[in-house]
Amino acid sequence: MNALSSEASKPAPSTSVAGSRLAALNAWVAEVAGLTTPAAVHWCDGSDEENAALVAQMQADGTLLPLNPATHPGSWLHRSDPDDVARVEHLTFVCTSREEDAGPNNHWLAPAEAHARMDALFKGCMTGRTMYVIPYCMGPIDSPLSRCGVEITDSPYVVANMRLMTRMGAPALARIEREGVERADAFVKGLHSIGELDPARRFIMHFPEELAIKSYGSGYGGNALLGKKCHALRIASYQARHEGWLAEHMLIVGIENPSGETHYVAAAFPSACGKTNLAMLIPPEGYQREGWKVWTVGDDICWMRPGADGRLYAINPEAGYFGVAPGTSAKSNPNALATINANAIFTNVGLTADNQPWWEGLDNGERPATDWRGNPYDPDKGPAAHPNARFTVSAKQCPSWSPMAEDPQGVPISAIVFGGRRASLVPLVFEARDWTHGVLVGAAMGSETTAAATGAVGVMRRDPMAMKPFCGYNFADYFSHWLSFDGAGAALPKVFHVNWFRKGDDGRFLWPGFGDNLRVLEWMIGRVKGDAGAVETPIGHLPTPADLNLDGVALTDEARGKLFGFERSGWQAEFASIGEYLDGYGPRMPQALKDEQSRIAALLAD
Ligand code: O2Y
Ligand code: MN
Repeated sequence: MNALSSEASKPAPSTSVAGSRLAALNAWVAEVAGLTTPAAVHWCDGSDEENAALVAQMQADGTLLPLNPATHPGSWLHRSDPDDVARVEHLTFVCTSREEDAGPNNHWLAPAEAHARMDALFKGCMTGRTMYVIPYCMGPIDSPLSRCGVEITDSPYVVANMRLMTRMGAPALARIEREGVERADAFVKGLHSIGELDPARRFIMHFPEELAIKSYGSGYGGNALLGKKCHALRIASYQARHEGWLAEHMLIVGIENPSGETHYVAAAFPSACGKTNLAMLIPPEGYQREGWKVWTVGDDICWMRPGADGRLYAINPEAGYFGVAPGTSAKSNPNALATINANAIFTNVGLTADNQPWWEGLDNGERPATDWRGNPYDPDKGPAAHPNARFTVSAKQCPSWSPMAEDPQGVPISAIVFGGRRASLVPLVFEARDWTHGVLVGAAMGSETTAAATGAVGVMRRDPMAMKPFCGYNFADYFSHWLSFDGAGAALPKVFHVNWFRKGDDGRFLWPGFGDNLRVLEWMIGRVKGDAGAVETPIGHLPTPADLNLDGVALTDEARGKLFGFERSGWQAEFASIGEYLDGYGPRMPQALKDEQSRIAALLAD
């Protein structure tokens, strides 16, 4: 049944709607339709025609507003409900049979109670609405590392976004049907409804043991595009633990040197800390002249598994970017700007008088006329764009997009980078001594919070591997899983920590960042190849300023001291705090990690 053409007059669908050759999928769709009682059911095929019909429907009902076709062809503005503008961590649950399996890092509910609570919300919630069935594949359609899902939603905006963010429609359904004949776990079941968009009736529930997600009451980003944070991180991290791989909150970037050799780097930074900027970095002029190139494989999520040679091979499970608009500019990320000048959906940005999207930091000489709520812009009433305003766009439009993003085998990872926003103490870069130390560096990550989630901004919190909001099981077990990769035959990446956000006494950033971050990546690749220098300290190997190519970078003495220095007393306090943090996970915390913390704390005390 196709619900897009004659929406209003559709009779209620029967509960035996057939749309797939896979009986288990049909049965689940019918069960959901029975619960939610939609006016119609539409199985998405992902075609251009389907998308055009959906977009026309959303334009007609005001869900999408056309942007200036001369400056932003094929692009749209969506304004979300003003109370629905970010992920809601306090309403996000991991529902495992045993509470300790979800861990202190997650909110937990017993599965039966969570299902009952959610099903009460879903009951009849799609009456008068169309229910869309979205088959999708996370990762290249023919990759053994990819995994599929089906999202059922009553939001056409979600359908349009899932089409940009995943491989969605007929090819995904074909893979699900093929795999579903042999495996009960061929697809993750994601059920979503915007409900009434009432924050008091909003929950995002994960059932990792059932490979299922239920999300109600939000139409925004990670709460609603279930392939992204819910599937590709929370459910996939749980699945990865059982299947021997890693699902991580990491960008993947390829660095090609003038000899044509490319090293792939995976980097984990907390939400809104510049992953998209690093993934799309433009080399400084001197590097460009020498022939350095940067290739974007992914900007947010990375799935990795050991290959036959013991190296970790990574795919980006996503097909698009859901990037933060504010702060994206010709200085911070020219590639992102080029990516979004056509065929993009903008959510909660401001508008210029001639309907161009606008946000704080865009710096393109234009001025906003309308704010993200649709009111005339008044600087006294807040920013023109919401701080978590987003763009959704196909990854292939990025000038630095790597064709290797389509490689079914993935790319070999040479270095893993952890990082956070730390105004003090943490130097620009250091290298972990070995894998165990690297896991501790990731586990101890701290960062000042941003607007990507609701709650206070600028508060320092521990965010291990940038997975605090996204790990689908107990962090203590997650650290054990990470440690387990260091077995016989492993040829693991080197692990590094970076801090682009160190500030001076005057409160200003000490490192120029953006394109100049390539200087740090070059040093890392030099360490991987064994031809870059460093000094050994208790916290790891630090470069001296002479070990990096700083040609053309003006750094004050204060900057050199703080970016390349090691502050023993501050690190003593930091390690005491890390020890307390690890202890908070109780006896499940792996002894090897506690030993590593003690080893470094002892070195610091000397
Ligand atoms: O999902 C949202 O509403 C914003 S959060 C987000 C979006 C894209 C990529 N990463 C994140 C994140 O919070 O890490
Ligand atoms: Mn993210």
